[in-house]
Amino acid sequence: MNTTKPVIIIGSGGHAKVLVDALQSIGNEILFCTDVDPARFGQSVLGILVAGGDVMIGNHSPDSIELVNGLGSIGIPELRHRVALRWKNAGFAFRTLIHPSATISSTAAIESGVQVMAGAVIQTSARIGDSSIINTHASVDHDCVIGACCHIGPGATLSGGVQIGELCHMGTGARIIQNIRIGSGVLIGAGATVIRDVPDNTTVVGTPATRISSNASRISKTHE
Ligand code: JB2
Repeated sequence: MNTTKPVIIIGSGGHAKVLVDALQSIGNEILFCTDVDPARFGQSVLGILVAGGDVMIGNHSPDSIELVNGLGSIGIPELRHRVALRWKNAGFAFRTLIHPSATISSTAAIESGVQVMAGAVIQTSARIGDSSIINTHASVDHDCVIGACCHIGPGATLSGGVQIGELCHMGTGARIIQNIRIGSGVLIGAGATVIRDVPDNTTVVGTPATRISSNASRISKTHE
């Protein structure tokens, strides 16, 4: 771990809960969670208070805490991306979080704000981009390059030398064979098997994976 600063978790849903559990397992102090839904204020996530909206982050100096991006995704992680940008621009740093049961090669490069969850494996010379999630038991093999703010879902498997752009979602249990290139803004459906390159802003599903739609309008909104 990079630091022992206390953290604030943005979000209080399913992904935030997994992060609270991981942070508690390594003894990292968690000040509180935030949410946009007032109905969640005052509730607890594994004993951590949902203290209020994101405005509460501003009561702390960027030097005294780190943020944890507790927004996951079941599609393109655009909300996660927007929240990361907003608070980075305000001078806050995002915690890089690696679950103690993850296996990461000493030659892999893990950028800031990346979250590697329980049982995930990241092999030699792989590179994981800023704010990406490598979720439970996902496997990223040698020399893979994953861009910023991607979500590699639980149990997903990337063979060696795969390249993935930014803002991609790879669904639960999906697989990609070796040396495939995936563009940015790509959504790979759960259980898909990708055996050919996939262009930007495309959704692919099935085995072998085939294109079913374009994500272009959603991605352009993300970059507004
Ligand atoms: O801007 C925001 C914001 N937008 C939505 N700031 C803050 N602080 N919170 C925000 N939220 C809140 O995030 C919502 O009101 C909601 O309470 C929470 C998202 O919870 P949810 O459980 O719907 O999604 P998630 O992102 O935590 O989890 C998804 O992704 C994970 C990776 C789920 O699909 C999980 O099953 C999955 N494991």
